[in-house]
Amino acid sequence: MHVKQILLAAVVATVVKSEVHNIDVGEDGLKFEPQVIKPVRGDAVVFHFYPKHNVVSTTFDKPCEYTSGSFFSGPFDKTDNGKLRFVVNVTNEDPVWYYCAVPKHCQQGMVGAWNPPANSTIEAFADAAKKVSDSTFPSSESGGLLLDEEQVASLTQSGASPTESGR
Ligand SMILES: *[C@@H]1O[C@H](CO)[C@@H](O)[C@H](O)[C@H]1NC(C)=O
Ligand SMILES: *[C@@H]1O[C@H](CO)[C@@H](O)[C@H](O)[C@H]1NC(C)=O
Ligand SMILES: [Cu+2]
Repeated sequence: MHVKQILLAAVVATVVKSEVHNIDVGEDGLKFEPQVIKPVRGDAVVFHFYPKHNVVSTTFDKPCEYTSGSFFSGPFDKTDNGKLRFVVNVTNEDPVWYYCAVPKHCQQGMVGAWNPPANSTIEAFADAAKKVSDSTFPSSESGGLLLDEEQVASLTQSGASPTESGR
């Protein structure tokens, strides 16, 4: 690389802002919308809940079952009827897989991912989920914060540029 290109790359890198990724959880049936996102380190993911869904993260190999280090929004009842959003900070670009732990929702395709690698697709994860008998979830929320709309807005004003999902 030429010195000029290196300088340009450095400028571009410092201009890139953290983004907020909004995901609707069960607004329109048993799904996360969008189902797949590609956040980078420093971004935030904001889950908006509709009755009576939730979100739990896991690994590709354990669809519908929480694993150590999973994030969990808590059950829907904890969200003040959807007014509180669950905000998870993105700390690296590793794949993250998640599902709704309401009985049978994960098995019926209520799954999503961020940064899925080319050889483990969301379709493969959803297929594996169909074969899991029971969904599990941790005993209390973890790995993120339940924030109201104002708190989410102030989060986006402090450096992040929101990508509003049309509402
Ligand atoms: C996918 O690819 C990665 C790296 O290329 C490899 O480590 C991993 O084992 C592969 N996973 C599967 C399910 O084939
Ligand atoms: C996420 O980042 C924000 C802003 O840096 C911080 O206030 C918040 O505590 C972090 N959330 C978690 C769950 O660590
Ligand atoms: Cu659900």
